[in-house]
Amino acid sequence: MTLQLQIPDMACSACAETITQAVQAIDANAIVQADTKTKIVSVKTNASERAIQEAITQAGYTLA
Ligand SMILES: [Cu+2]
Repeated sequence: MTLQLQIPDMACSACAETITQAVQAIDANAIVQADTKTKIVSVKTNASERAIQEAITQAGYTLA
């Protein structure tokens, strides 16, 4: 399953790294591609969409 998440407050590569780590804390095998220009993060994971969303929210980011 690949999720496409829009995260408007992902401003720079440090944000992208924080988000990537938050997702990989839930699913260590997740493949995360974060584009700071489009603000879109794509996550290939077996975890639920809800779990991924919660991890990102708890890392301090807001999903659009
Ligand atoms: Cu940043």
